[in-house]
Order: sequence, then structure tokens, then C-alpha cells
Amino acid sequence: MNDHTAHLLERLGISQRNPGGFHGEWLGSGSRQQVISPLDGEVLAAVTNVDRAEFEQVLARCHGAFASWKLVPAPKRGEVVKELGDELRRNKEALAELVTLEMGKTLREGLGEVQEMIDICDFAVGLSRQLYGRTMPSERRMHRLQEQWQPLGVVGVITAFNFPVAVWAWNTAIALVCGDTVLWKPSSRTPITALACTRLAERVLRKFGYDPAICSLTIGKGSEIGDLINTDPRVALVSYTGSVPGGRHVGRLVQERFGRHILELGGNGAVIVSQKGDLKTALDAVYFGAIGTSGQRCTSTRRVIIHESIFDTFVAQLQALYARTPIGDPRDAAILMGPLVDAGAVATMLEAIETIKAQGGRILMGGERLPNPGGCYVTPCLAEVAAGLPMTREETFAPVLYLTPYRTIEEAIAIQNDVPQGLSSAIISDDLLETELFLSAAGSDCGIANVNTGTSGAEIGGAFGGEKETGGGRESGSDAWKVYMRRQTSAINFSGGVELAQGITLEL
Ligand code: UN1
Repeated sequence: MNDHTAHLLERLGISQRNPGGFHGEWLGSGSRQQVISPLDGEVLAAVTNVDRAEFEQVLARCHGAFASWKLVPAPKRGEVVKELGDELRRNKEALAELVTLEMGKTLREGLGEVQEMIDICDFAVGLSRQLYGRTMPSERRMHRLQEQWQPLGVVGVITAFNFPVAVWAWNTAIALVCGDTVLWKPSSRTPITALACTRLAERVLRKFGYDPAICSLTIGKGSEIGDLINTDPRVALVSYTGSVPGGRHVGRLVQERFGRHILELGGNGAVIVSQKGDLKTALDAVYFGAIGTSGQRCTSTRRVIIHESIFDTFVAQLQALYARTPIGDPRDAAILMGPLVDAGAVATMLEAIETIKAQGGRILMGGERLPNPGGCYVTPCLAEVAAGLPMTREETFAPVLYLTPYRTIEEAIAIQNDVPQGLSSAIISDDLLETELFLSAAGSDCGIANVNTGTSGAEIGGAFGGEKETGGGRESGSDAWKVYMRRQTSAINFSGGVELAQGITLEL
């Protein structure tokens, strides 16, 4: 390990061996794993998972911390989140670089990820003074009807490797101002960025004299620690980001005990490129959407549905862009595409390409493993396919892009919607009739539908999530905070007697 990396890890509080649990103190005596960088196969650090008994200790403390945290006035909770945002500002470059080292996204995207964390903190600070309830006219004389929002409890946050820190922040910043405490289980593939974030949160909470268990951590396997979170009634809300099978499992377990869940599962982003749109806009939007994060965003562009009249031109220009893609060490500012997260992801991509060919798709370029150390670098792949090719209905978490021609806008929308997932979609068109159709009830069926910009890179101000197999959850901005709170409706009678609603009378 070079001095720079060693210094970076030290600055963020990462040792050679790290306990993977936190509830005010650090603990972890379960199985040990080494964290290997996909950049070059270097061992970054070792982490010991929490075992079951330790999980119980952490959850008990996190749950206990709720009792006092929920009583702190929301704007005061907002001050904590403001300080968390400032800590992130101070550590933006370092944390971004750690994200790059641990999961392989380019440094510029790592910086963007930390910026999302800062943005959601700012959003949550404002929200801490705007957790508005409503009052409604009562049907009864001298009565008032109101609703208010109360803290909910422990939020279990289970995150994926591809946004190892931002998804925690979306959930945590909102949960904290809502008066909830957070128990985080990060992806086993990205534990050290989780350690670094937890250390930042610990510092902030201690500075204000609050219980650091408000931001607890349990690193461990999904099948063990994840399931303890899913099944424990002390966890009021489980916010899960991951695969569709994973989400199905989480959803069942949480529903079984009538807990709440937010599921952010698979995506299968599509861009409709109309002949009435600007070609350069289309190329830029599609290119970043497809190769950004090496195709490992839920919002990645996986399908391009192109008007037949411009199909050949568009594809030729996209191929030219693809051919020039700088692939390599994602810390290098000139690089646009880093490695996939691990060797397993490479194998999955190569297998997918064989299946595409077997199903009749035509590989135009890319889809090869590059001979770098660590072995996780690939070339991005373009595949020309007919609408309905079975593989286009599946999410391959890699830079594989399907290109399909269409004739009419209605047909394009039908192709776009004809997949099990419903997260993100976009249209590139300057024709108002087309773009409005795309945004209408007859248009995209996704949680995100963009016009003249790509499928990925959603801003934190909007609610983030999608339909169908994407799971239906919403997190981040807009009014997504409401899921993190208990809605309470009250009828207040100041008439001096009792009057029943619905006109029911009771003669006593
Ligand atoms: C994800 O891939 O899980 O919209 C989240 C985006 C990012 C978040 C992606 N803001 O691409």
C-alpha cells in the first residue's frame, strides 16, 4: 500500500483491522473479511463482522437511543444534520477517494456521490422546520381535526455496494430530523466506507452530547445480520436497496411482522431517442447513463429505443464515442470508466453477453475483459437487439447497452414499459406532443421519467424510487420523509359535551 492510501485510510479512521459494529462503542468478533480494491486487487483493510449476540447489543442500544432522541425538538435535530453535512464538506475529497478505492467508481463520480450526501443534509436541515401536519375542518361543532407527524423508531438501512455512502445519507439525514435512530447494514462488499461514515456521524453526535448509538452500524452477511433486522419488531422501518430477489425476501419478512419497508430494487433504464430530438443531447445522455459507474447504477441506461430513421447515424456516433472510452484507474481524472466491483461482476457480464448472442442479439462492440491487475476491467458493450429479446427484460449490472429501433412514439413507449422493472426512463425529443405523451398516463410507467436528460443522476430534491419490480419505495427528497414518521390524526373537542360523528345520536 502506498503512503497516500495509507494516509487516506488513517485520516478516515480505518485501521488494518476494524470491528464492524458500532453502538457508541466499537465491537465485532464474528467472521473476518478482507476488503479488496477492484482497482488492483490490493487488500485495503480487514473487518470483523458482528455476531448475533453483538447485533442484539447494537440494536438494543440503537432502540434505547430512540427514547430520548425522539424528544429532541426537530429543528435541534436539524442542527446535528447540519453539522454532519459540514463534516462531509470537510471530508469530501477523502471520502470520495475511499469510495473509488473500495468500489471502483471514478473519482469524479465519487465526489458526486459525496455531494449527494451534502445535498440531502441541507435538504433535511430545512425539512427539520417543515414537518408540517394539516388541520382539516371537522364535521362536528366546536371540534378541530388535525394530523401531526411523530418519530417512528429505529430505521434499518440496508445498502448496496454501488452507492455505498449516498444511500445511507439519504436515509439517515431524513431519519434523523424525523426523530428516528438508524441501524445501518452496508453491503459486505463495501464495509470500510461505512466505517468512515459512521465515524463522522459519531464525531458529530458526540460533539452535541447526544447518544452516538443514534447512528449505529452492524456489518455482516445479509442472510444473517440483514435477516435479524428484517425480522425484529424493534426496527420500525427497513429501507432496503438491492436486488429484486433480495427485496422480495426483505419485503416478505418485514410484512410478516407488519413493519414498514422502502424497497429500491432493480432498474432497467431506457432512453427513447426521437428523430425530433437533438442528436448530441441524445448521445451525451445515453453515453453517461450507460458507462457511468461502469453500468452499475440502478438508474443506468440499459436500453436505447431509437427512431428507425436515425438508427444507423445514432449507433455509428455512439460506437465512435464508445471506442474512445478511457478505461482504467478511476482515480485518474482522464478516466471515464473504472473497473466493475469484483471478479464475479465481470463473470456475470461475460455470461450475459453469451446469452444475448444465443438469443439472437448482435454484439456490435465491447464486452471483453481487459488484462489489468485485479482483473475487474471490461470494455463497455453495445448490442443491437430486436424488441422483446428476453435478456433486455433482465437487469445485468454491467455496461451492456441494448439498441432497438422503433417506428412510432406509441411503439417506443410500449417497448420502454415492457419490462418487469420501473425505475428510470427518459425521452430525447424537442416535440411537445411526444414529450407530453411520454409524461402522461399513457406514457412512461417509471418512478422517474426525464425529458432531454438521461436516466441516471437524479437530484436529491425529488422522491427517488420506482414501480413494479423496482419495489415501489420512495426515499430522499419531496415528501418521502413521511414514511419515516408516524402519522397521527386527532379530533379535539372543545364543545363541553360529546357529539358523535356521522350524525349518530345516543340518548342516555
Ligand atoms: C442507485 O443506483 O442505487 O440517480 C442510486 C442516480 C443517483 C442515485 C442512484 N442519484 O443515478
